[in-house]
Amino acid sequence: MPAFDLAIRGGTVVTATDTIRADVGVRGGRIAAVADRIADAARVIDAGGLLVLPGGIDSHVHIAQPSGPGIVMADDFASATRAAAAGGNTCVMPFALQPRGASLCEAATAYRAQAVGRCHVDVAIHLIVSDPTPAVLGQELPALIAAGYTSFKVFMTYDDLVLNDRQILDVFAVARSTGARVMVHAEGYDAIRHMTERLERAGQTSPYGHALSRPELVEREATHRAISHAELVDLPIVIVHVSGREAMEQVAWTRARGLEIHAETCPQYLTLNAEAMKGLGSDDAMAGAKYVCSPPPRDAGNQAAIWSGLQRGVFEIVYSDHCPFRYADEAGKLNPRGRTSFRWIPNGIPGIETRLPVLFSEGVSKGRISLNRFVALTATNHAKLYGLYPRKGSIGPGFDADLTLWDPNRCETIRQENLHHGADYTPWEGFPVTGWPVMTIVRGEVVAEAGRVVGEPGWGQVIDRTVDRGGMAA
Ligand code: DUC
Ligand code: ZN
Ligand code: ZN
Repeated sequence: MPAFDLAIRGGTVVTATDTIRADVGVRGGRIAAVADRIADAARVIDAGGLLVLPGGIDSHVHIAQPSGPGIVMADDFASATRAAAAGGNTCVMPFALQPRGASLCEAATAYRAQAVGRCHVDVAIHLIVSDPTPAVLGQELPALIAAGYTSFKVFMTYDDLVLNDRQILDVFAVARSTGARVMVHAEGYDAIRHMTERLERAGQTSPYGHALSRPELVEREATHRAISHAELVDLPIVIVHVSGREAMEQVAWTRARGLEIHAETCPQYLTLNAEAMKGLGSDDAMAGAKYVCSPPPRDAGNQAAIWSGLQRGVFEIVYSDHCPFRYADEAGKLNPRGRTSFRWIPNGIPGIETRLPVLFSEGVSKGRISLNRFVALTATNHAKLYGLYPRKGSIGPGFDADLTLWDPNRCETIRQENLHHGADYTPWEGFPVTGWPVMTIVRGEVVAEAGRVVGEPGWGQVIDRTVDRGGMAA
């Protein structure tokens, strides 16, 4: 019998710290050896001229999430993980959302059941706590954390999700005592409501109103408030999808005071502009709806600030915030109410398949970040922050054989027609990139190759985690 099930030969292995010419030997779905030469394998994949990267981990995606009356998310687990695989990802982390008035445990169980048997890549599930009743705080949340749902998100905005300050403090306290990781969507509900009503009264109801209703200071204020609450409870929170300089400065200020805090951003805040929501150059008045997400994309100055935050280590993670709605669809961006005001346009854009090429191209190929930093930002730090390390997130003996073979020189143009998600558009249509995933391997099995997703859904597993706060590095 050969010593290895699979050998990946002749590539350049890249981790968050090292870049080496090495072969990778896989046995039983795990990496068994990284060596100068691996000879004795049942299957050999030639990685000559390619980078061998830890598979992308996208630690913040929305899949089949309830989205309000008449609105349907464009991806289920099969289509979202198909797109993830094609885009070089081996693990994604979506959210089980607790509807108000419902049990968090029941929401988690039902959501997990939707995933089991349908995924192309591995999945680990976060929670969204929208109704922190005494039963949720006292029993359900601690029980779910102990059962492997070790991270959850809370919102400071959205009618159906917003928590008030007292509730935020209460859930932070549960995280403090259980060791769970809390992610905070920091935009201020009342300020957004005030701005929305003001804009509507002034007749500014088109998609661009979305950007005007959520200016940077709305994000900065909420970020500061979340940080203050976290300090009171002594909890190192995660500020998710930071879009602007001012919120970023709050994170840097917190660290300068010696406090632990984590911060993440997304490709949209590095490459998209709020101007796109004006739909200029299109005769479709709603075209800007394709870019409506929260926080909204900002301006060139903020893009530059976020890039500098990536370079200086303010941000530890780049995830997609994949939240797909079809555009030309009454259950999506063009729902009847959405045509009357931006406030009813579902928030979110697709990005699970384009995250890695966009960041590689704009970051590594353009010389803004190193290859090793790219790996940290797209895989290793996700695993470390969210309890998947050392099972996932790097290349070395014992890690799951989750690998992406990457052609750093391949030039492509992002086109909807080539993508695998359930949405009917991409905000990056026509975006040129240098660097492209050519093969995705999950626990030793090829799941995508040359732009095709191979194999049936069901290879991807739902992974439980255990609380672990150690080992995080930017
Ligand atoms: N905003 C969110 O809070 N989540 C998903 C997408 C979005 O735009
Ligand atoms: Zn959010
Ligand atoms: Zn999100």
